Amino acid sequence: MKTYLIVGQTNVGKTAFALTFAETLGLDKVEVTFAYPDGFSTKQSYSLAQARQELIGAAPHKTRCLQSMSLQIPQGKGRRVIKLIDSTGLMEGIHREAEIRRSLVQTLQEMQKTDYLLHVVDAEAIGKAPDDRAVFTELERQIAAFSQNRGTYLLIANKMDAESARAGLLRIKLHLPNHKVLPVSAQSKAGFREVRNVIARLP
Ligand SMILES: Nc1nc2c(ncn2[C@@H]2O[C@H](COP(=O)(O)OP(=O)(O)O)[C@@H](O)[C@H]2O)c(=O)[nH]1
Ligand SMILES: [Mg+2]
Repeated sequence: MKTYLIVGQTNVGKTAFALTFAETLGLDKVEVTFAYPDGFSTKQSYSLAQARQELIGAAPHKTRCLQSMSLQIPQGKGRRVIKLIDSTGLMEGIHREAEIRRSLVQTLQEMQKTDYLLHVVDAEAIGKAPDDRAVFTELERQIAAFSQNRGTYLLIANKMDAESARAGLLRIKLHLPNHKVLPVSAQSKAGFREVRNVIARLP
C-alpha cells in the first residue's frame, strides 16, 4: 500500500483537505489512526461531520501527531488502497511546546519514508501577502527542491474559494514555473476530481 503524506504550514487546510478527499471518494465515515511520536497509536471512527468538527481548527497546531486513513481510489475498473497521512504543520524556528517539537520531528522522519508527498499551501494567504517571499518558508522551499524532480511530489493550492486565492495561485505558478499545481478548495470541494485522477495515475 502506497503512502501519501500531507505536509505544509499550519492552518493551510491539510486536515480539511484529507477529510474532503475522503468525502469526495464517497465516504460518509472515516477511521483515523493516530500515531503519536512516542510509538503509541489508537484508532477512532468518525462520521465526516464529526471528524471536521473535532480535527479541523482555526487555531494553529490542532493536529499533533500523524493521523492516517486507508482510502480506496477508483482506478480503471478496479480500485487501489492508499494510506493518506495527515501531519503536524511545518514551521520555522523552534516551537515552545515540547509536544509540537516532537511531532514536527515525527513529520520530518515520515517525509523520508513516504512514497508520495502532498504539499499543501494556502493560496488565499499567499495572494494576500505583500511579496513573493510568502509563497514558501525556507523549510518548504527545501522540501520542494528536494522532491520536485522525483515524481513523488504534488503541490496543492488550497482555499481557492477565497477572494485573494487567484492572485495566490498566479504567484505560486510564477514561483514554480515547471511544476504542476493542483488548485482545490477543501471547503467548496472544488478540484478534487483532478487530484483523484492524478493520484490514480501515479505508479
Ligand atoms: N476558505 C477556506 N478555508 C479553509 C479551507 N480549508 C481549510 N480552511 C480553514 O482553515 C483553517 C485550518 O484548517 P485545518 O484543516 O485545521 O488546517 P491544518 O492546520 O493545515 O490542518 C480552518 O479554519 C479551516 O476551516 C478552504 O478550502 N477554504
Ligand atoms: Mg491539521
